[in-house]
Amino acid sequence: ALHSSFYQLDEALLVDYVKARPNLAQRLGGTHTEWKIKEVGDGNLNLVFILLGPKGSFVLKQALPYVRCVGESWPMTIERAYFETTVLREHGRLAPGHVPEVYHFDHPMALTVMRYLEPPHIILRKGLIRGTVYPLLAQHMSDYMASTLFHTSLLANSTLKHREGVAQFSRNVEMCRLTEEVIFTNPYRVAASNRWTSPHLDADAQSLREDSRAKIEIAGLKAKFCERSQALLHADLHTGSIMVTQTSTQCIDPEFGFYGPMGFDVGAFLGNLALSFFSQDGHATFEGEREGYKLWILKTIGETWQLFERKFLALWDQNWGSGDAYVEEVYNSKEVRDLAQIAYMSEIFQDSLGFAAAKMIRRIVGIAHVEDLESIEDVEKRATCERRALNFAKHLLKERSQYSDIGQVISAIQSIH
Ligand code: ADP
Ligand code: SR1
Ligand code: MG
Ligand code: MG
Ligand code: MG
Repeated sequence: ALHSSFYQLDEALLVDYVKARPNLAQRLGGTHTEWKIKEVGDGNLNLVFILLGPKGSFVLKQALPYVRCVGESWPMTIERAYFETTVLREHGRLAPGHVPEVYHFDHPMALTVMRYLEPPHIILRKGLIRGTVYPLLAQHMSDYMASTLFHTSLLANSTLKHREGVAQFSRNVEMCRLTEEVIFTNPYRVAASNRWTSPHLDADAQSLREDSRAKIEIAGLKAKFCERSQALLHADLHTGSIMVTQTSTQCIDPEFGFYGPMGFDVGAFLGNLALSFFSQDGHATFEGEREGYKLWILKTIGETWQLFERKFLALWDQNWGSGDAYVEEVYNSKEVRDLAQIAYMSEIFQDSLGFAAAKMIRRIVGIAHVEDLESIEDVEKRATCERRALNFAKHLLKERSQYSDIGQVISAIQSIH
């Protein structure tokens, strides 16, 4: 059976595992007594170890047969490690500067060995909480998203190749079903795992559960998520899945990867930047301290979308006819190509806004919250930040069809009080 040779690693078992594999041992160098090992997993699902040796280093990530932050009561397939590794390799090929290199994959052990993103790399979410500016973030994230999404879509590939990819990743169904439940379902009903800052947000959570228009919109987005096999997504592209320095941006943790709507990735990133924006007042130590920083976050939201659109269209212009979606002989004039591109980008834009809203909402009233808001110690302040974020997200979910450019969205964020 596939899982027969799986066992969960601890530090001692890990040393034996590496000692038995010369390729890994040689990467660290020296002997095992000189290796430093630390479990650093702070995510919701998996074990992550850092290994440092005299010569080199790596990160070893192992999937567990359950959801780590919930426990063994929520079983989860360890096959997610296979999908994560497959996306890391595919996205790494398409955006080599923005994905850590995979050194080793052990399928039965559900274990991936990859480049250690050494300090000063930190999780972007933590950098945003500190108020650190990353001048290349919009540039790098738009590169990553434009390249990975364009090149895994029917704009670049044949329907034959595309269907093979869709079939392969359709087996990542347990991970998709987790997302369906925690993002598109539970925040809109009474669920034992839901939580929010209580009693402050009790009425806000209840009004969401009674909001028929929000329910109709989230149903449409859930259908899109399940039905629109547009490109090979990262599918968990929040600011906790990105590691950064002033000059480097690296996307990690694509274990939810599948063929879905492009806006699910773009919206995850933009929605999590918006969450960070709304959390900033809770981190200010004096009035106005984070105002400049908030403007940088808004600028990053705007530039990310604009650069993404520009780069995506540039790839499309350079590759007309490579994919089966828009056959050259049919789309044979500038007029029809311009129309095709406008329609395509406007679908991605609308989807991105919808998924951004859905992802903000689930982080405030659902099972998994974000450190940006959770780390605000003053509960009154935190509730105020959360309510603003929730109000903006509800508005965006329901009214997003009124928005046709990112500048209008930024103005709407600024008008929430
Ligand atoms: P999970 O799937 O459980 O969320 P992640 O892949 O997000 O696991 O990893 C959890 C944490 O481990 C990250 O937040 C980061 O701090 C650390 N980490 C993961 N991969 C690397 C890496 N390649 N280099 C350095 N740190 C990493
Ligand atoms: C049980 S929900 C856990 C969440 O953490 C992961 O990173 C995904 O975002 C998932 O929805
Ligand atoms: Mg993670
Ligand atoms: Mg993960
Ligand atoms: Mg999210």
